[in-house]
Amino acid sequence: MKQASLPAPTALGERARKVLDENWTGDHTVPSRSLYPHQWSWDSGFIAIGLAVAAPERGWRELRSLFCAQWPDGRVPHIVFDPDVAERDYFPGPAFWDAPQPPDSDHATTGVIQPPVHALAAWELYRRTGDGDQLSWLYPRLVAQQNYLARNRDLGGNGLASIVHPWESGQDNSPAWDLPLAAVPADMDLLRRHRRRDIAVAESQDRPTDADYARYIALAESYRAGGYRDADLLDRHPFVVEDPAFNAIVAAAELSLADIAEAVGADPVPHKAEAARITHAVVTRLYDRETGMFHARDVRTGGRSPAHCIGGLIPLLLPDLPAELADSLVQQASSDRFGMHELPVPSYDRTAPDFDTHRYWRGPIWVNMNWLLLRGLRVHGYYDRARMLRRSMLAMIERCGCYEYYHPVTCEGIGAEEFSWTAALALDMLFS
Ligand code: 2M8
Repeated sequence: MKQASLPAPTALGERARKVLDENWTGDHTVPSRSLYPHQWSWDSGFIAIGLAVAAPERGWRELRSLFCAQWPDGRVPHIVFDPDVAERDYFPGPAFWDAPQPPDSDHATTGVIQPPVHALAAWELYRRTGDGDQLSWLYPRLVAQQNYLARNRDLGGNGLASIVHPWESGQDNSPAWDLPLAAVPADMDLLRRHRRRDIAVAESQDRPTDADYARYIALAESYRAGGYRDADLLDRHPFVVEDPAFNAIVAAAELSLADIAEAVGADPVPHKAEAARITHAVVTRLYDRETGMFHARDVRTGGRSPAHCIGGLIPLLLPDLPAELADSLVQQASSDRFGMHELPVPSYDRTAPDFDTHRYWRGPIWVNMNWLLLRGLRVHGYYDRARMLRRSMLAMIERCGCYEYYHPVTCEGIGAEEFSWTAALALDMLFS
């Protein structure tokens, strides 16, 4: 096994390692001790990318504990609940979800998913450690995760995976979901029956509104009522959306799986073909020539969201994206809407009348999305802009700390402090 070289300490590096150490439970890393006390799926992927630098054995463990909770149909649940955390410490907890117990785990889970960044993390861990045993254990599980998306979630029949809840996008409160969510009644009675826990530990002006939260609960109940089955969802579930960022990540995962397949002696060709197929579908279904970027599509109505959100820039990750589209995304990222110059890119259009500097996913800066964008800039050879984006992200984290998100004008930290994926991706950017 290759020995991972120890990164040189810097003040930010030390601080970031400390965040990850303090959020480590012995089995996985919580996103934040206060707000998110369980294991989250895509957080664990990003965290494993940072652990590949700081503590690779823990990085493998992080992915293993998540994939032990994989369902027999291949879905990787968005939260794996820690049995030592009380039900009252997070809503919606295990009792609300009432999901079937995964066969290889004694931990309860939710029934929804999140973007599959884990193959990217597995490949990163392998590049640094050369641990073929760990990679071989993960490979079939990562393949099953992708198969679930291709078989169960192509609800629009266009070759794209649909999300059935805003939480599945990871960009939970993005304006990209406003139109499809408007069709979901905001039953405020749900908030009388279920007490929100998030606004007891975070500022309510930074979190989703009560009306949106009521819709989130209604959607989770709707999926739960069908036993989390995906067949016929289009007929019985009010939210079915194709998200450009989610699908770009699915295709990027196939490319990482092609590398992983070669390393474990499997065939990389089907993974490359799958990545090309999804890239083509993302371009033909979700690109808007007039806006020069990608937009989420409501599968139930066929309408595209008019909102300009950071998720619409993430297909830059895809190496097969035609050069003129890559160029257009970089122009959009650098335009007044997103202003990728001194500051990283905000989650939403700075020029929109409802741009909100505080409310989560409706304006503030998120490090994980900018990290994906950084990767895309490098994929397409925009090295100067990539250097600039890396520098602005590290400067923001160095100055303000490892926050969940940041004010898009002042860069003041918002949401949870000592936030794990921010620390993890800072380590990746410092030492890769
Ligand atoms: C946020 O989402 C959770 C629900 O999953 C919440 O608001 O309670 C999102 O930012 C999501 O992307 C993230 O994975 C999660 C944990 O960091 O928090």
